[in-house]
Amino acid sequence: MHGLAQFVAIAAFAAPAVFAQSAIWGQCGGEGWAGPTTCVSGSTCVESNPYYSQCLPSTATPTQPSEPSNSPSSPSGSGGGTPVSTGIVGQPTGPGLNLAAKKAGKKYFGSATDNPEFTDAAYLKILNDTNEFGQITPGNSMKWDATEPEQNTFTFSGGDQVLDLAEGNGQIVRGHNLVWYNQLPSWVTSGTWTNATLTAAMKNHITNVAGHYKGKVYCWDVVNEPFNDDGTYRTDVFYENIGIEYIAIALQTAREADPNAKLYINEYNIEYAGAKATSLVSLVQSLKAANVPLDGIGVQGHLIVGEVPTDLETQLALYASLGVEVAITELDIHVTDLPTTLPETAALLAQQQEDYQSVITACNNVPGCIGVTIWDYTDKYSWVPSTFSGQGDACPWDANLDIKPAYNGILAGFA
Ligand code: 9MR
Repeated sequence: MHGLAQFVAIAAFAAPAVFAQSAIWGQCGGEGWAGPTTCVSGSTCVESNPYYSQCLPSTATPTQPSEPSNSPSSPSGSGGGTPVSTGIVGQPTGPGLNLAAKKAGKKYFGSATDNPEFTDAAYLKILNDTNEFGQITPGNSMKWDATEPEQNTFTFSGGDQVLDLAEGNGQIVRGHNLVWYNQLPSWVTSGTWTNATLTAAMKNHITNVAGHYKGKVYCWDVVNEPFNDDGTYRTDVFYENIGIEYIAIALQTAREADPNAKLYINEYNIEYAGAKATSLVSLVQSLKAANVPLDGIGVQGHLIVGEVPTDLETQLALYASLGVEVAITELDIHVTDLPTTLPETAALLAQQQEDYQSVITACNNVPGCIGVTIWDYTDKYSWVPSTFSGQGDACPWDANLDIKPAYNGILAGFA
């Protein structure tokens, strides 16, 4: 990060005098753009969408002759995999991600956030920008361990803080989540339950939490991650004591607690066809056939750079065809081999940009896909590195809160 910070500082200081041309990855055109329309040597101005043209390395645009580069953002060495000092675009100059999503007919583009981040003024400034984000998801503070740490003792302070922020900005909130095997307090996981006692405890939790936020959240992830990757049901405390009926009971209870909230099942590794996706489809069909209230399928979208499923759009369309809305609820696309590639190579950043664009394009092409949420917008607060050692850099903003090429991939996907 040292080299990068240094570059950003130098670029910011020298930009007006030196760069009559845009740097590699910089903007070079688009509706309303008053800056340079030519690129530094070694890069070419390529239109991403009507709002955004970008200087791409000439190696990525083989129709252009390759010239020796003198850009400060170019690799200092040569050859594939050589670390480069940037790829960072700086601050956004385009229409904003939420505006682009809305222009494309979507309900929102949003971000997850978490309460400890609220002390970071620079972070909040971007989160509060409704041109970028029209929707917020609390990453942790509406979960069971946060809201009912002791049985029937409810604490809403963290969730309320996120809701208040979003309400103040005019951003909608996705409630996350009501029933999940993870982040449960020990009184749930270690309790001695029967079907009847756990059903009552689960209904009490949903009634109180969804009741507290009644009329204030757009939707709830009522049941989160009910399946194993092989398509079998996850044998968590709910499944073991109540059976698969816990899902229908949870949905019905949530409907009674907040009749206007859209009720979702949220899951990961359903971005591609397979056993898990097939089981989810069967579940949704059987819930619908039994008139259980269910309004949406959340496709989380925790993906890996270079490995975005090619059938994502097909899967989104399949889910929408079941008579529910679909949302990408937790998108991030992480790099798996950080130690050897830090700072990121231009190739990785370009691949990540392409990957973000293809995910957004998939949602854009499916009318039933109503919006996309990224699982926090900046690498500064991404969950990935603390969960997967040596992996990360998953977000469209870097840890310095500058946008990465991925940002432009999102814009291009909505175009
Ligand atoms: O972002 C959340 C992180 O701060 C928590 O430590 C983690 C604990 O399980 O949960 C993260 O959010 C998860 C979300 O609630 C459900 N889908 C997977 C997300 C990433 O783990």
